[in-house]
Amino acid sequence: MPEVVSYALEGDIAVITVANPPVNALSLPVRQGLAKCFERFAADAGAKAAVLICDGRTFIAGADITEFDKPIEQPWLPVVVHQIEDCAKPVVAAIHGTALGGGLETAMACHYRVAIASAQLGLPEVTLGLLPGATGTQRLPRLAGVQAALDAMISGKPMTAKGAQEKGVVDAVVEGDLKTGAIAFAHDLLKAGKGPRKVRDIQIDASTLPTNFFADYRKAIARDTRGFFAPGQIISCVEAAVSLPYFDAVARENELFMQCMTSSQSSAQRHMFFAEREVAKIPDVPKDTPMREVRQVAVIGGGTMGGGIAMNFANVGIPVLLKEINQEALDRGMAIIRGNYEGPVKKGRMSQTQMDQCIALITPTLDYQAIANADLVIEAVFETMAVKKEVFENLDAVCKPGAILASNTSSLNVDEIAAFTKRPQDVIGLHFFAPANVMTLLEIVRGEKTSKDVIATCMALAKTIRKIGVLVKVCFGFVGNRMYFPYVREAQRMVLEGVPPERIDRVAYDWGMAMGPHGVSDLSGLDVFDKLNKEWKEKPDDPAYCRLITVLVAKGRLGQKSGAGIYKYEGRTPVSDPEVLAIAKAEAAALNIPQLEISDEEIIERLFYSMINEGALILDEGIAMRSGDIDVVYCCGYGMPRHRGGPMQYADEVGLDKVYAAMQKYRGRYGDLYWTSAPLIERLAKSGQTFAQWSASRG
Ligand code: T1G
Repeated sequence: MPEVVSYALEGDIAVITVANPPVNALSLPVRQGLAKCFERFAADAGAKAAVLICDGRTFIAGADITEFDKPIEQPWLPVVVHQIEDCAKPVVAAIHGTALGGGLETAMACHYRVAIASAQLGLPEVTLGLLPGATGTQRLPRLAGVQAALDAMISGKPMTAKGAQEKGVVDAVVEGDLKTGAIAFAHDLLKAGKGPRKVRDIQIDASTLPTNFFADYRKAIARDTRGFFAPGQIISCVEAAVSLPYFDAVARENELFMQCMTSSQSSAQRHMFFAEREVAKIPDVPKDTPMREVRQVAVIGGGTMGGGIAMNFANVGIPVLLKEINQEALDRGMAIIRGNYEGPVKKGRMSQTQMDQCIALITPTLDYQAIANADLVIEAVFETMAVKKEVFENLDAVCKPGAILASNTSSLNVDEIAAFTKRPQDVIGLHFFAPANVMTLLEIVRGEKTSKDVIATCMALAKTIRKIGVLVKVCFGFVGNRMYFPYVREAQRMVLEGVPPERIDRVAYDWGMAMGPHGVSDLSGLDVFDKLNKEWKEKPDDPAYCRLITVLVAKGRLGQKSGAGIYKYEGRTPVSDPEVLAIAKAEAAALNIPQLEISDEEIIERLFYSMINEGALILDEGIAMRSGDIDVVYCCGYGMPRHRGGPMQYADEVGLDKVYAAMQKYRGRYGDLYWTSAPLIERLAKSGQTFAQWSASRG
């Protein structure tokens, strides 16, 4: 087994190299290797200084996240970083790739840091529900200042090498070979008589902070981090850095870190980290499946979705043809795209040149013949089978052999669409989420006949266009929407039972959803939902099913776009509307629906357990491969907070026995139609297994 940390003397410089692919994570062997090599360095009279460097594509990218669910073995990282810092001879960290989390903490325990220009440095622990637990909360404020350190740790966003140098985190950005540059830097230190420089000796002058700085910082992030545990912990660590002696503050950091690590939120976020990577693993489509080259894309339909879809490809340099049925629609489509780019340009997130380059990659056309050579065609036209039929018959007639023909349908049967062509093996669903140029989720819908190379190509393409592709099978609504239907159904039913929509939305928002169900319904358009219900062949035989939406649509109340829906709108601000409550009351009376006193806990149970039950049915039917895949769909496409880990992780956290018992309770009140538990929930509740364990056991 090759050494994960090696020691070599190059002249009078000890070069300590970590080689633990794929990202040089600080696993136990790496920590042990570092301790051993730095002991050797301390004892090696021939070594006047040391360079810490990594093999492979990156400097240490953090602690080994797989270790967090096991007892962490000594030496813990804080012990190793202090051993490095206490060396009597200077240590230089040589950084490339992504020095993240424990990696940056290790680099900050070194006395100096050099990096190549492309390197990135950050403390993203918050994205795992953690905090930098190996003195990072103590060192970054000393190097970069309190405000910049807090911003970096609360956002979790990395700094560029240049940015880190400007903040004092990196001492030099080296040109050419990193190791050569780092050794030269070490020699310069020695020539200048510079010895170890301990970050922990830097004093933070608390008097430079505005009064109430930390209280104000907490207030400033409160809304965006509502219900999220780790950010507040990070602020407390930095408060300790400012007010306590270093080692007392380190002890405080460790205490707060352990509280994070053992929290259900961190467990959920670590679950999401791996689930987002697991989605790319498809048992019957191996990693070496050949892929088709995609050099030219065409999008059919230049509406809001089509325009957004086209942007995804232009943004990564892939030329796109945008086809519409007439010049007016085409001009409107191009105007939508231009408008979508102008926002980020105005905010400075994109340069005018970049915008112009992207737009130049999008070629409008009215002619099907123009797309004959496209490698991938994505249809984003009206959501009716009749229109899909016309488009796919045209595509079948015009497109070259081997072109991938994709539908952006959000619910229609991809197998039926494939049957409009003579090449069903080339047909797939690529379900983007609005706004298509922003949302990271892409539901990739494999038809019965979709070929494996088409699947492999689309899964890889998702990563190319910076999306998370989740492979699902065909059913009405696929995974995300199919689970969203019961969520809305219960939200609607509770309004008929007398719960004001704004209360339901507040409870869901406080639970962590980006927006409550009624706000989302108004945003998407009540007519969209009503049309779906009308087209749904297996719609529940229940006159109360989303009755309020049907009545509101009939009254022309379509949601935000018509100025009124479930709420009235003053601009985009939703305002409770007594007229809607009256309509709900009248409809409830007509349907003999009793008015109920419903607790917040019941609101949560009925919203999310109905969704979870549908998810369990989806797993049982094989529409989704793993419970983690469903969690990725919900955290990347439906505004569910990562610190909940997705609906299935939440169910595992609550306990499937409790979910099952609650469902039985509602089944007693409402009958079998909606509250019959999925067989999988019943099985797991009785066996004590979780969805995650069940998914893992299926390989
Ligand atoms: N631990 C274990 N495995 C990891 C890992 C990690 N830190 N980072 C990546 N992997 C695996 C990943 O699961 C995948 O495995 C493979 O490496 C490639 O990853 C004490 C507590 C570095 C930017 O949060 O952000 O330090 O799927 O597909 O797109 O204070 O990985 O191939 O089997 O993501 O090129 C803090 C997490 C940890 C960084 C590379 N560090 N990693 O992205 O490759 S907590 C992080 C990333 C900590 C200390 C605290 C990215 C990357 P597989 P990948 P990539």
